[in-house]
Amino acid sequence: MSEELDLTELSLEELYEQMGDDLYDGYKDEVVEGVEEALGRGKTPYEVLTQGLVAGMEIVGVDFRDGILFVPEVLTAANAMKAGMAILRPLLAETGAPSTGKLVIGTVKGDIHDIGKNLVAMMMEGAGFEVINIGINQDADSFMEAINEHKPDFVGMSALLTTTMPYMKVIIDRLKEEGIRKEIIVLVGGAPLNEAFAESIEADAYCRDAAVAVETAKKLLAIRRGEAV
Ligand code: B1M
Repeated sequence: MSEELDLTELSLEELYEQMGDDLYDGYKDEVVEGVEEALGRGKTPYEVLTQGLVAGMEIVGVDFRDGILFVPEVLTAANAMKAGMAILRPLLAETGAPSTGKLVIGTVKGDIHDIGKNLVAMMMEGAGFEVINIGINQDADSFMEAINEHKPDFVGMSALLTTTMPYMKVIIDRLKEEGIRKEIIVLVGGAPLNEAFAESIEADAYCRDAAVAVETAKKLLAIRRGEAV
């Protein structure tokens, strides 16, 4: 019979490691307990986020990219992450944690597929980005409204249908018309897309999957901010 783990007996390093393991396994309640234990020890919400949750989620991202984990496992891990984030988000807002970057993401007009888009949103959030997920079937007006309101570093667009992917260009053209194209990094993704399509519509990058989206966003933001990559 397995004995229940007493989090209070773990060193801080062991506690963060345990949180990473629980996240990987998608144990929502245990992740919440870990977050509460670390906060109870006086750790800042930012430290708990980066060292407990984001570090764990990075391993999930890498294993997903490498084909060790699959969509259902990643969604379960992302849900556990969400439960931990629900505790940390209001505290982070109070304490003003440094922002990794802000993303407005949505599925384009005519398209209601959202599993992949939500996975990207959760993984980006897991990597410390602030994410505004505007949902499915979003036209250029809705994207512009969210962009004007939130002033993101990135706009992410998802399309799963060959008939809806051209609409991404409509949104990019709109960014140009409004004179803000150069201020925003445009990331696109979805099963029917590829690099060549992204290039043809003048997006900044095509992201094959959620892990690539996180890596690409970090890289492009670092370049934009003039940091070494
Ligand atoms: Co739809 N559907 N579907 N469907 N569906 C596909 C896409 C299809 C390929 C199935 C097929 O025929 N083999 C086909 C498209 C064919 C084509 O256009 N060439 C298709 C069709 C035809 C349709 C309908 C038209 C069917 C009908 O009604 N006749 C209809 C369209 C409705 C509409 O959108 N207007 C429809 C409806 C549906 C459901 C509602 C039943 C359901 C969606 C449920 C939901 O999303 N809530 C559904 C599903 C589930 C699928 C399949 C089976 C799976 C899609 C999925 O969730 N994949 C799909 C077949 C397939 O892809 N194998 C299919 C898992 C997900 C994790 O992967 O979405 O690729 P994906 O996301 C990845 C990457 O692409 C990338 O990262 C994600 C995570 O790694 N990524 C991004 C995605 N978005 C990104 C955004 C980024 C970055 C990366 O921004 C930064």
